[in-house]
Amino acid sequence: MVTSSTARKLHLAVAQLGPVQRADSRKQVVLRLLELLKDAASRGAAWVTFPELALTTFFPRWDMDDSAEIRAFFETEMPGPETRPLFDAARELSVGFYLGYAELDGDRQFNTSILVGRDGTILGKYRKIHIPGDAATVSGAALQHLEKKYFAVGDLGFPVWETPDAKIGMCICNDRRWPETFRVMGLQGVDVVMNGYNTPSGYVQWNEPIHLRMHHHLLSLQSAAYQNACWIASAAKAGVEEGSPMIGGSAIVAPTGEVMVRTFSEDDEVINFVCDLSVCEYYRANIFNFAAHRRPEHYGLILERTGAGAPLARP
Ligand code: CDV
Repeated sequence: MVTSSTARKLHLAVAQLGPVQRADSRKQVVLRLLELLKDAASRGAAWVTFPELALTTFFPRWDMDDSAEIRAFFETEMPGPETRPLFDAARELSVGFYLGYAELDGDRQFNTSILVGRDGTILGKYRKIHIPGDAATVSGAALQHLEKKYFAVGDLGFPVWETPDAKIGMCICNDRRWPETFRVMGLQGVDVVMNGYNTPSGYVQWNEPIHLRMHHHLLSLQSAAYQNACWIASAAKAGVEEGSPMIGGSAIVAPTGEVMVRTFSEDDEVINFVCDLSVCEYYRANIFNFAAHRRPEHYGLILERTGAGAPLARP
């Protein structure tokens, strides 16, 4: 780990959730989130990252058609009556947080995260852009992942919010596997990217050894943090949910690419680390001085193609 004489310290925590079952009420889940928030605050953390779709079970594993059944997994207001205690606690404890949830905006459905400031107000919203999986059940597959059925592609881009503590950005689960996610935030000088995820150990579209799930998760975070000179705080919803095992491995990763702390359980668990934001500046001034070394004139294909055989961007 690189150290600096002009350290800019920021104490981050990641609050991993163990499984949330379908029968678990919002109230029960929010009580767990509150315990984790208090735990993080008691350790001195200023910001906490919670998982993707933290308020419910990871429902895209099921193919549902009844609109009332589907809408029960979505929030129509934030904060709502059940989630308001989290915002109150943030203000009382002076701890900001990232929270992932399913958002119903009119008749549009998004996989969303919000950034709540240390005063308990919403500073920003992000809607997941890289939506994995399928829009309809894959016949014959033992596992389904139907995020494309339930969520529209996010329409808010990858903004970065200038808080009194740091420039903070957000992404959600599968976004972490795409270098573009972090480069767009890196080009805004992001200090900390918060990420929540639900990564099943098995997947409908490919069949790779389970140990590679953790390897690729950490590989994505470590390379993204290093190549964009930022800290990443990444929170899992882990353990066996409704019979479906999901990886843990929540982590705080430094701009050096090193994992500074990570979870080892698949239960509710807080990890924390006092991050030095000046390390971001050190890397940005040297090996990743973007203004000095990037060559965007040679990167045109990134905006012209979605894939090697797909020259046209999707609408
Ligand atoms: N919730 C996710 O986006 N999960 C994906 C799985 C489907 C691969 C992930 O990237 O972890």
